[in-house]
Amino acid sequence: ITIKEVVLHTINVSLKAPFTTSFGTIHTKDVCVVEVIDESGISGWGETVTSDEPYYNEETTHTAIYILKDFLIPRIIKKEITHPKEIYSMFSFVRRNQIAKAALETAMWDVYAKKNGKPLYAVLGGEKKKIAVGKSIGIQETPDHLVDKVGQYIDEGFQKIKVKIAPGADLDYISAIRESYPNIPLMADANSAYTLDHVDHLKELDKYQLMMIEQPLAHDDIIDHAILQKALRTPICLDESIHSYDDARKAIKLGSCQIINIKIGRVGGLQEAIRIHNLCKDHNIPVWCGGMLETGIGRAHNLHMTTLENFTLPGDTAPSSHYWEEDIVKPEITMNNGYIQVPDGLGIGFKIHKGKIDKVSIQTERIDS
Ligand code: OSB
Ligand code: MG
Repeated sequence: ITIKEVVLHTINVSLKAPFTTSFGTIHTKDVCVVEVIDESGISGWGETVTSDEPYYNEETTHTAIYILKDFLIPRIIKKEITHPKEIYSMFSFVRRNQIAKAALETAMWDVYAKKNGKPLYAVLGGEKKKIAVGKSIGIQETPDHLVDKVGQYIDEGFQKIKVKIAPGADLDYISAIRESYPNIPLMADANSAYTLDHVDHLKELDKYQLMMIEQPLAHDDIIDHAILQKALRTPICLDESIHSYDDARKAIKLGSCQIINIKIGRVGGLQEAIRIHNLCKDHNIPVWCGGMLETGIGRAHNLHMTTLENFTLPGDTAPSSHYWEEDIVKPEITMNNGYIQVPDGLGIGFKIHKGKIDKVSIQTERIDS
């Protein structure tokens, strides 16, 4: 494939309902939709799964746009590229900025799959036809509000419930859920809100048969997590701490986690995500696909990745209607009995809703050299 033009469609989208984590509340976000166009006119699509603020990681939508324009797009435009798996190493001279890299790399996988007449999952090597879906719930005002939401999502068919926790919004919330729903598949995500000073407090969570606790300690830590894991019965799952295959390899070696959440954006693209998936499979570490409040483009990439065999736990891959009044892909992504069907069309298998992109557009930039 040779890319003749890249179009950056920067849009602003508003969530149906604000989403609160230990690092803040998200109401709306800018997204840079990356369109790569090859010499025969086929378009591939990716998106920056950033937030507006550098609170989850160091990137924001606008740092990603800058890195894309000045450093990443110039590396691939007008160059002959045999396979999208080459791109991760073509970008390796740029330190970090994984979300920016992934936005462009995923678009290249889409155009590659389309050019080869295949759905994306087929070029990734995935085999599942439908994927199991979980729901990530933000921090609610009171435990009662949270229990109501959990009930609603269980009724909708979600196969895993994840709740955000933080000091002051943890044990009361989890125990309230367990009183009403003693047996549902339940987990908690702390987004780095605790330290080793909280070990005794976190041990209290062992009572509630959680599937796992996600990223309890610092965003850049694997040492303290190994110490904490020895003190807890509840498995630790890492999110923020894993940016690469090597991070995953070291965390597994140290015993810092028993499960890994794979986000394509956080690890710099699908190629690195697949390598981490394979490594985890070899070490009997189950993985699941995390979410970043993506639009349908990012969610489509997530669906296709989740078809790989070691994605054995339901992901944070709720359908479009949970985030947006109207998605930017057509048809919208829908769930049936807790599963999403993986589309069989070419590439990501969804059409881009250009009218919607126009409605929420902030800026369109065409880059052809
Ligand atoms: O930690 O998994 C996280 C959203 C934004 C940033 C970080 C996280 C999340 C979520 C939401 O948990 C998952 C989703 O529904 O997309
Ligand atoms: Mg997380």
